[in-house]
Amino acid sequence: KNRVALVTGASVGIGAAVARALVQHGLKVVGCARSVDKIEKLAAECESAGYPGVLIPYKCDLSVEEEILSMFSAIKTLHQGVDVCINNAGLARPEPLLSGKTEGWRTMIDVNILAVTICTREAYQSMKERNVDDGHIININSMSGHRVVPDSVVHFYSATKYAVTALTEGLRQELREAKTHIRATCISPGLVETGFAFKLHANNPEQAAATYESIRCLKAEDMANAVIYVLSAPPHVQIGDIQMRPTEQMS
Ligand code: NJP
Repeated sequence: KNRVALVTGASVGIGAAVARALVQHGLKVVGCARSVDKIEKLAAECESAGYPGVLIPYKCDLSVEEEILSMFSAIKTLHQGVDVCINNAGLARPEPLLSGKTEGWRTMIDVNILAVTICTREAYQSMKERNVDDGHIININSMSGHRVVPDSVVHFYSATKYAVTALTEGLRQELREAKTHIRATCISPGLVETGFAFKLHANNPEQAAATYESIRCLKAEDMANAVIYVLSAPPHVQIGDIQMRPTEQMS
């Protein structure tokens, strides 16, 4: 039987690369994001490449809990449930602590923290009700979840990623208390060349481009390889956190 994986934020960047890699490895992947047209295009590419798995696009705004719950209920109806949950969707808004807008902070909390937690709970419940004991929850974290860099535009983003560090470790403990063998892992990248910095510096695309040109960045495919490595570890091995930086990255 094909394992079912949910990948959030599968429309572009790291999530799209992870979704593609999982389909290449034969999984049935539900990829969600708001721009579902991009996931449909990726699904068609995977199909014409003849990959053994399948990508199923699902439109979902992760900042709306009802949409997340509807998605899990659709997955239950159509594909029984989730065996692997990759919490990848995330964003950074340039909102310093001394002058930022509350709305920007709230959006980061909704997607980077709350959606991760809601998806985790729903994925766990789905695994539990089907007695799936080899499930895996992987959170795409950040090096910003492990240290605070001197750059005010990302301080609040960093705070949300520190939350992901705590959530992943807390989850690992709750899974042990629940006496399951479901595993929890986070993968924490440094700079990855995606559209991420262009959204962060939406008013200054030159700055975003300069960020990516300053060093040889990680590629989204490097992150996908890390996900495959984590999932292929034998059942007694739980990888807690992979910190992965570009070789040339200083901070
Ligand atoms: O970002 P990007 P990455 N509802 O902007 C989705 C972390 N990270 O791939 O809805 C649903 O290319 C969005 O979909 P759409 C980072 O924190 C990155 O680089 O169509 N989906 C898109 O698919 C994040 O956790 C770097 O706009 C929503 C995806 O999220 C993860 O890596 C460094 C959504 C974002 O794609 C992936 O980032 C680092 C919503 N409300 C950590 N809002 C890096 N790139 O340098 C967003 O340390 N999405």
